[in-house]
Parts: sequence; C-alpha cells; structure tokens
Amino acid sequence: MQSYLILSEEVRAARLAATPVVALESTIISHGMPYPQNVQTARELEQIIRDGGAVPATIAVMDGKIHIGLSDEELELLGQSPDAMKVSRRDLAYALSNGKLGATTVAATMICAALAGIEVFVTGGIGGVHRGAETSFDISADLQELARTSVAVVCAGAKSILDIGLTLEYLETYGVPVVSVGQRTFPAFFTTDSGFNADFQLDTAEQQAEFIHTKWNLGLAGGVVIANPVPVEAAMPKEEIETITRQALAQASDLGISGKAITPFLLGQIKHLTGGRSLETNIALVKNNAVVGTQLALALHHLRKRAV
Ligand code: PSU
Ligand code: MN
Repeated sequence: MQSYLILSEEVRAARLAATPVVALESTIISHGMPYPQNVQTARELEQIIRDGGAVPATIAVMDGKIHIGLSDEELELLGQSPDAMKVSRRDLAYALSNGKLGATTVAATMICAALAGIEVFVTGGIGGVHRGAETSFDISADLQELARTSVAVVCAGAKSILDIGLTLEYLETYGVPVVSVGQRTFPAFFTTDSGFNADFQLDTAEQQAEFIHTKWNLGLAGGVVIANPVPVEAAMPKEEIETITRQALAQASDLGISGKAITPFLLGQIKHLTGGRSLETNIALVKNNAVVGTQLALALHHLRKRAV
C-alpha cells in the first residue's frame, strides 16, 4: 500500500522530526480557481501552515503515484491543467493504474491523507446531498468517506448549490459529527449562515482536538466536519448568492448535466455569474481554514504527546 505513496521531501522531514502535517486537496487548484491565482493561493496556503508551525501536504495523483506534498513544478503542472481528472473514491484506482494526472476531491484526499497517517485536512467546501437528490440520487461520495475515514476536515461548510438540510441529515444518519467554530450555525461557504445549526460548537483548537481524540479513542472511526465560517468582511451577500445559485441550477438542468460533472459545472457558473468576486471570497475562506486547521493539527499533536 505504501508503495503507491510518494512523500515530498518536506513531508518526509516532518515525519522524522515528528512535526504535525496538514493535508490540502488539489481539486481546488485544478478545477476550483483560474490560473495563476490557483497556484498562488496554493502556495499561500502552504505558507500559512508553515508559519503556524506545521507542514503542508498538498495531495494529488501523478504518474501512478499518490503524491503527499507537491514540488513547485508539480503544483504548477496541476495549476495549468484544468482537464486533470477529478478523482474521488471510485476513480482512485483507475487514475493510479493508468498514470493519470488527477486532482483529488475531499473523499479521495481523505483516503490518501489517512494512508499517509495525516489526521487533519483543510479544504474550501465539502460535497453533499444535491437539491433534487430524491429523484437524481446525487449524493457526494464525500459524505460516505466522512462516515468511514478518520480524518478531520476543516471547511467553510457546504455551498448552497446543495440541499444543506438533507446533507446534515445524511451526516447524522452516518454518525458524522458536524462541529462549528465561533458560531452556532453551520456556514454555507460564501455566507456565514446556512440557516441550520451545527451539532456542536467548539471554538478553540484544544476543544476540537479533545473531542476528536475522544471519538477516535472510543473506536468510533470516521471523519469529523470542522465548519469554520468565512470571515464576515469577505462574505458575499446572501440574496445574491441564492439568485445566482438558482440560475446555475436551472442552466445545469437545461443542459442535462449530471454525475461527476455537475459540481464543477455549478462552481464554474457561480464564478462566472459573480464576475469573479466569488474568487476573493473563496481565497479568503480557505486561508482562514488553513489557520484553523494548523492550530487543530498542533493541538492534536500536543494531546497525543501528553497521552503517551
Ligand atoms: N464544493 C465546493 N468546492 C469544491 C468542491 C465541492 O464548494 O471544490 C469539490 C471538492 O473536491 C468536493 C467535490 O470533494 O467537489 C465534490 O464533488 P461531487 O459532488 O461530484 O462528489
Ligand atoms: Mn455527485
């Protein structure tokens, strides 16, 4: 299994020095943002993690290997490859056995992080139950992954392209705790308030670490959603996002787009319809998540040291 993994030099050194590592996904680089802002943001995220005292590991699939930590050239390659394969749990073995350039989703990044022994993963937003899922059956594989793979996922909630109420119901059924940071409500990516409460509010990294440590110590495998709202000054107006989301959903339905293409299509339309302003919000929220994720990784690390 380990033969599928290639660790960057920085991650290998972190291992030896027992420095905590924070995983980052790559779909955000290849599909989530335009070049060159995507590469620049990826580098800034990595630097935020270093400045916080941990080591970043951006995860992607290349040349038949899972890369845990990317070199500058690899980041650049991915940033200039909007046609990189979108790799979720289903696609991972195919992408590896066929030597594809693959950007990992939340689900696939969780799998790869767990294989590499990384407990904390920072992203923008998780996938979920799509609006109309009662007929389309479109439920992101991210949710099943959260149910089974023991990685804490720091995100800014889920976009309102999804049915957030049903997403939270699904997570409850599968025993995935949804923790909010600094507020009671579950955030909706571009906006701070989805209109639904998270399960638990835990504001400090120490509280979050204690909770996660207890869950896993009990033998309750599976992920935890750490939902960190976008900073208020960077949030988008709620009504505007709702209007744009409805437009994007109508276009997807007119064009008959479904399956794995739907999420990238909706994300792309939203970016287009907001005239690029959503990009600034997006960048601000992931950076904020990187800060919270780094603190969590350090707090978990300290807990473990105390425990042994
Ligand atoms: N939601 C976002 N931004 C994203 C994604 C979702 O706000 O970039 C990406 C993530 O990689 C996520 C994936 O794991 O889309 C979910 O796709 P699907 O719905 O096809 O499972
Ligand atoms: Mn889907």
